[in-house]
Amino acid sequence: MIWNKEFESMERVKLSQLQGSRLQELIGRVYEKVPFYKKRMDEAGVKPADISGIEDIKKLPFTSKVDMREVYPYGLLAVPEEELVEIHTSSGTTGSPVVDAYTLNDIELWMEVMGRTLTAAGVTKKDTVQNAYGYGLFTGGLGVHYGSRKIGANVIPISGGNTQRQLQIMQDFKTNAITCTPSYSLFLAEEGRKAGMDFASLPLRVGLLGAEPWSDAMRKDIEEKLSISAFDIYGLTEIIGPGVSAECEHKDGLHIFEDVFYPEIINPATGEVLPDGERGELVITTLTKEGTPVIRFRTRDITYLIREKCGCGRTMVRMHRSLGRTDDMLIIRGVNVFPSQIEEVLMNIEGVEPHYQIVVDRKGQLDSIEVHVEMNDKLFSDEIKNLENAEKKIEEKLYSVLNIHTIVKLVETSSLQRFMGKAQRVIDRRQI
Ligand code: DLL
Repeated sequence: MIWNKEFESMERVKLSQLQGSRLQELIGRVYEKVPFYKKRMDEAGVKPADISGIEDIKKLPFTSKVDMREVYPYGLLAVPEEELVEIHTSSGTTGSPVVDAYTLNDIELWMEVMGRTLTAAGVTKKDTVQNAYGYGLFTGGLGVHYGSRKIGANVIPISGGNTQRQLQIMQDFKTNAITCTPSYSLFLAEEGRKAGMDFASLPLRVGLLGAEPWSDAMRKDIEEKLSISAFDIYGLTEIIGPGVSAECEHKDGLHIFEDVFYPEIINPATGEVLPDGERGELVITTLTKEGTPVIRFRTRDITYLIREKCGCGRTMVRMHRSLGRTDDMLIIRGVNVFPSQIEEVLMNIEGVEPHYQIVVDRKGQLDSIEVHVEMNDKLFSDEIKNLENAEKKIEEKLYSVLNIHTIVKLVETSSLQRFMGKAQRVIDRRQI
């Protein structure tokens, strides 16, 4: 099912025209109302009159997370404060948080794109949605909540954590859809199994998982363990929260709701716009947002755009599932390593569980990288010699992909930390 055929299946030519007129209107508005954007555009020598179609977007300057932090809290506001009805911010662990301030129309927009997201995963009015994303300043909880309201589904606002209660509620209220991070879904599966639950016999049917990177191999594992079909959903606080893009039943990339969020892929080093299919940094412009509109925001997420027709009938361009973040990349002895590459290797090895941690350190002048990964009970009961062989084999596989030597340590099931929200897989102990 498609939630909003008019927009989601719009003919491409018409869509470009719509994007163009929305961009024109947006730029006129922010130039007048947001001194930050006026200054930026003046510096770049661009005037609102220079924007006459969507292709002119290239003339506009980028906005970065650093810019947003510098104008904290209200420097991007394009409406009087009294028009605001809700605020969300990022966690701000690495500096001032970034702020998304919503007008009532912005909340309606959020309901719309989250309605599309849930519908694309097959959730309907008849379903009960157990929303285990955190409620609060984090956008996951309320984003799913608003989307569920829009489509008329029955939402259980349980928020994150409290795992035993989650499992109980899932059974008592016959949950059909679970929404949480992929890592938390695995924790739910693990705790459920310990409690003797048989997920296959429950009405639980789908998962809408996101907010952190995960691989296709991890998807298979989650689908098997929870007996669900798992969908990837993507978004970020700076743009709206979840609801920027979502998978449909074909699961061949995430449809970006580009009538409202215009995507570009750029070379992160030069800022040059790349053609479809080439991998680079995702940049998004919010075409209709009122409270805190964002022009060419550099997400730092790495992906590429897929323009081929999708069997679902949506014409909206797709992005490949996130391939990591430009700031996630580890440079180990001069070699670029993405945690997602390590995950992909680990998840394809039999006997290895989807719980791992990457520890980077520097001894003398030399970087070292250790991968700690849980193995299942069967492998654990093997002789030490077999374990050592298994570690060697994984090290070899990692070498063939990464081109650097790693030290692999297989550890007991349930010994690594579990996460209720976004998982933190990398510990970087280097003091540089
Ligand atoms: O994580 C919004 C969200 C909530 C998305 C619930 C999906 C579900 P932030 O906390 O601002 O917002 O973090 C945004 O998380 O730039 C990505 O790096 C990462 N991220 C979000 N979704 C995905 C995903 C929410 N599906 C940052 N795959 C983004 C990979 C994701 N990374």
